[in-house]
Amino acid sequence: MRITRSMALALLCAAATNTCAAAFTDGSFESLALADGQQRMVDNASPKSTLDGWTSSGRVVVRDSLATDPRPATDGDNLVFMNNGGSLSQTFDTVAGLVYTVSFDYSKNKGVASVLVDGSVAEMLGGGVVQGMQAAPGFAFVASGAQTTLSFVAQMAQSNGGIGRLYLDDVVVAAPVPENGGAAMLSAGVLLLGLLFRRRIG
Ligand SMILES: [Ca+2]
Repeated sequence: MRITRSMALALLCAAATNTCAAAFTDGSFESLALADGQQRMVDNASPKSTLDGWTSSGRVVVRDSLATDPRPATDGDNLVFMNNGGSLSQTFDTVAGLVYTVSFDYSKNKGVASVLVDGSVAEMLGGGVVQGMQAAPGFAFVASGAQTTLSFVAQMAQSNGGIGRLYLDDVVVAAPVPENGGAAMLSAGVLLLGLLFRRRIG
């Protein structure tokens, strides 16, 4: 098994405890083991065609990509591609009011795709063709509750003067960094000194 960035992040989260106890999982789409070059529709039904943490709708395919693919996986072996209204969603634990960042690698041909947080569009992947896999601009969101749902939706038609597809890999939801205890104590100390100083000159 190859250690991926997502797996490393999961280990870090486990060590950091409370901020990501039920963390976002399998952003690299590696939980479905496939042979080199094999691909399979994700249908939520059979254990052989599900991805840990994710719920799919419509046409979503997971592929164990080859290095020779025009759009190969950027983390681990697998990536997903989707079209025809296909979507992938994951609901994970968050802390209301805290800021999370989302990053991912993508590629697409014709058509528009969108990334949603709790049903609201957070990033549009529109316009032209993106050749090869590249890092998306990404975005940050403020969690509004104890759980947040992140969704990728590929509105492009399967056949529209070519195959419209959104390709995805290495989706990372970065949990907020817990406040540094040392920095918090330093701020408290500075505040206390300020109060003492004001009292002296007052
Ligand atoms: Ca991957």
